[in-house]
Amino acid sequence: MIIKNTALVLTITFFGCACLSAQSALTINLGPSNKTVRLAGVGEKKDTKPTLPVLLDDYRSTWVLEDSAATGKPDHAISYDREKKVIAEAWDLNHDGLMDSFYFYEQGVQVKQEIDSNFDGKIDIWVYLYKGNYMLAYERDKDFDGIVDLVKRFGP
Ligand SMILES: [Ca+2]
Ligand SMILES: [Ca+2]
Repeated sequence: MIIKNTALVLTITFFGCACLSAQSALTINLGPSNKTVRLAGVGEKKDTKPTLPVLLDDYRSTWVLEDSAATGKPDHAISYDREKKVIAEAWDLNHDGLMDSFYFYEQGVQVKQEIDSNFDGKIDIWVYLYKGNYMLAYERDKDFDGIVDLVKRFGP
């Protein structure tokens, strides 16, 4: 009976420690809201679907569109809140009519980027920012199979 209790206590203590260390290593606080984001581990499968639409036509009704490269087709869409602060941006960097780079803001401060670097419609780089300028962390799927191959965590 005594051995059983001791084993139980040890299990709980170990589990508690493991949770704490994993949390401090793998979560970051983003933006003014301090929302917590959990970073993927290397080898972990990640949802590669962009948070925002890929088709340019899905932005035409409510977003501000810009033809930054003067190709005759918009390649940049911006969404603002009522105070004219940017909420999100989508870019079509290879001008194929499909958005491939997405920026997300909180209270006008950039907090996250999703990038489809090989233009296959799936996100393969996720970047997390601090105060809009400093990189907190990034995750990267280098061979585009939906599995994270590289995770870098910077300060603070
Ligand atoms: Ca594109
Ligand atoms: Ca991709």
